[in-house]
Amino acid sequence: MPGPTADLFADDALQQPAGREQIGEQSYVLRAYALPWVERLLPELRRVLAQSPFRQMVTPGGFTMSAALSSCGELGWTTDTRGYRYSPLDPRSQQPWPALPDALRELAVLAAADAGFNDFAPDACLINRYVPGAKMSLHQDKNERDYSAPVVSVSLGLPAVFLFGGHARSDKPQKISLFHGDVVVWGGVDRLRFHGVMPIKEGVHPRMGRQRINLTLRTAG
Ligand SMILES: O=C(O)CCC(=O)C(=O)O
Repeated sequence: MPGPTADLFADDALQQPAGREQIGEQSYVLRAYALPWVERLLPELRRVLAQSPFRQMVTPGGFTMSAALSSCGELGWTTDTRGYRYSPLDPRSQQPWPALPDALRELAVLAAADAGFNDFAPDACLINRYVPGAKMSLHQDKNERDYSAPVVSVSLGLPAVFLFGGHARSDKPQKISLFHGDVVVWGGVDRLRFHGVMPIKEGVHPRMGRQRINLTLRTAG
């Protein structure tokens, strides 16, 4: 059985060159789009996480999510047994979430424009940390006040298989491999499509280590 290193190289060999792949009527994967931003993003991300560290949240149904979460921006997405919601305060510290880093905002605004969504004004960035085995079940992003803005999702670290479904949970999802630096944008008629992430395979990413970090920017308020 191949070890983590062999898995990593097998996955890297599949990495697509920079370019735009259409995955829905108004949805795109922008391959390698974030790579030029990574060295600006990582110190900013470290600052955010020093203030609002990753934590494991519980769903309204009482399940502990396998991905660990944090947020930055004016609003942060949280879940507990009382429900899903956006909050201006980090429930752990009762302080405002860390500000959205400039580099992240610039990256998200440009990516949204390249996918056909001008004037994207994100006010929330959910930060998901997946270690091998962690996943995200199929869901819709529905806690935002207005669905006219797209979702911009940046992948860093270990590869993932992104599930991009339809408007019904039962619709068979496309399976899309995402790699370090890829950005997915979905909006317009695709804004409420179900999506999720399959369990992350074991591996060690040369820059990010044994984890995948996903930054999902939205206009929530
Ligand atoms: O990790 C990802 O690629 C997707 C994250 C996601 O679905 C979400 O935050 O709603």
